[in-house]
Amino acid sequence: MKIKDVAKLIEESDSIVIFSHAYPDGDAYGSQIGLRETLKATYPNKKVFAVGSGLKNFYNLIGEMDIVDDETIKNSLTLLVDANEFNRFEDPRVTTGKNKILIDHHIQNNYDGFAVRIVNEKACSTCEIVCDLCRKLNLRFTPIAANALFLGLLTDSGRFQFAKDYASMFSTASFLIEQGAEPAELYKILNVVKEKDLLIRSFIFSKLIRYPEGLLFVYFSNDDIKRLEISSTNKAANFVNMIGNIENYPIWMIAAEDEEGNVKFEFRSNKYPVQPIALKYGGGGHEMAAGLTIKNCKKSQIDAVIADYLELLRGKK
Ligand SMILES: [Mn+2]
Repeated sequence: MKIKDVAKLIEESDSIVIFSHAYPDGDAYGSQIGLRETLKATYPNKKVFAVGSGLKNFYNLIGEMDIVDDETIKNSLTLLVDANEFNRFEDPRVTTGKNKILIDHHIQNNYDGFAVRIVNEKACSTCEIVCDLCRKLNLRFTPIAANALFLGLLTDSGRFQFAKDYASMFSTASFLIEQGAEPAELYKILNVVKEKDLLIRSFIFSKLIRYPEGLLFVYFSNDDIKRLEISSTNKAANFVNMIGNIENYPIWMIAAEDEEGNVKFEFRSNKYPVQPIALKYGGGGHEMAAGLTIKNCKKSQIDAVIADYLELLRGKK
């Protein structure tokens, strides 16, 4: 019985450290803070830490991340949220913790090394799984925990647009509001558009390549990224949503090159699974929203990825 195993591991641990993936999003940060705050509220004598960079825009509303030394991590129960491969985690010390509990909603490989796996590929966000787990463990919710978990629901569902199980998503949302989540406050922060993003938007639409098969593509060279003052290739690739849902283009993608010539890709579709092709080149993600990094990427490799998506689209016509 998984819940009993988790309860026992938590009871036995004086110190707990929560990790999530590099380039944290609302679901990663929200899951970490949601777990930290419910655990702290329930067990005031335990030390509970969330490590990584979190989302700075939300620090005032939801809370900051913790600095934790190596020794503490070695002696702590380790909770891993919103990713399932050690190399995807932001803090490499994730491998050094004592017992590891995985809480995730991504498509699973058979990655080893976890004491317990709490996985639901149908959950729209890891925050939903965390919320469910906290309820089963009878943990105490606080308004901050509720806001943190609500943030993950909001961002991973594209503001409640995409879910495999809408009933479960909305019932979790309703529960979190009863626990003190304030959607209006979260939207206020999420909706801010930075001034420099205006330049990026105009760049993206001016560089848009349209393939008649139904693919849209934008490429950021490293020069473009520097000139537009984008902080990372991940940030650049995540602008992929800006070219989504355009009539006659069921697949859209962005590729962004870093200083070493590595290229980060993001793929999206509103009609066809994009994950298998990402997987073929060593990437991963969700069925309709996947990502990939090709180290030392040559132009021919970018062309090959594009050719695969065009072939997929031709096969569907
Ligand atoms: Mn997620």
